[in-house]
Amino acid sequence: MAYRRILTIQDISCVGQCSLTVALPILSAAGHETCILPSAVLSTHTAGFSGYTFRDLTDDIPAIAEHWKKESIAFDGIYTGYLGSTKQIGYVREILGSLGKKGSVSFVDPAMADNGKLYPAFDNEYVKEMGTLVSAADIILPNITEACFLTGTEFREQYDEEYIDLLIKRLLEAGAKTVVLTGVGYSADTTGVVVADNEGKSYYQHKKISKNSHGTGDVYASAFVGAYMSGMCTYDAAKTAADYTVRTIENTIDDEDHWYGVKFEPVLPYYIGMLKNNDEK
Ligand code: PXL
Repeated sequence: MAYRRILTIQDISCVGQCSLTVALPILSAAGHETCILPSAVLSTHTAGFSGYTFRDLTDDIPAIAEHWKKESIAFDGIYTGYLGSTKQIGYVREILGSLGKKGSVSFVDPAMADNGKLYPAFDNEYVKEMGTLVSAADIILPNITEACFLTGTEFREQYDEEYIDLLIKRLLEAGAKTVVLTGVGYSADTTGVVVADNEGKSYYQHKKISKNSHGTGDVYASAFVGAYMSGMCTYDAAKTAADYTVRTIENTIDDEDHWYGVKFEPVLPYYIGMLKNNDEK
């Protein structure tokens, strides 16, 4: 299997199974060297806990990036998630443009909104700046809410294929190269992912588990990046990440105390198995 060096830039939520505490183990399980740049340190994530601490690491980023440049450190893939501030997005954009090896791939999960709403830390300025990162990336992984914010489109609970096509068209017009749009379902018991670029689109539909789970966007994006960097095509990586994410939710659904994240660790062997099967093809 391909062994790649990936940099992931997102927060450390010390407790909560999201961001770096999800990305690092999943990318490692996919067999990649995983380097991290923490965007902020929080005691927990912000979805359901109250009174969390938040230390923004924006001002540390330029010196870290400078040091890497001096050491000639560069990456095969750069994958960004939840960031610490609007100002930080500019630094991250600079990193995307300067720390990739020749032929490297950049992945941006806008990680700023869900269920029609922005996360508590973010505002319209953040959304605007995130738009510049989205157009700098090779592959973006928004959910429908994030796609709406990025394109100034009204969020709808009920939608049809025409609405999804409009979101994708607007994302591509805004400069996105490849879009992996998550959480797209056209019936009550299914959901899925649309993979689209200027050449066309495809859709992978799978079962929907009727539980609103935290952190699954991060599990999905990390599993996608791990699979893609292992050599899978975009559609296969999107499908693999979806199948794995479904398993992580199934593995958590019966545990009512585990409301804050998904138990993704015990099903990592299933993910690794899918990567191995693809490798042996
Ligand atoms: O899972 C996305 C995420 C990441 N990091 C922090 C969050 C959230 C979602 O709420 O609060 C700190």
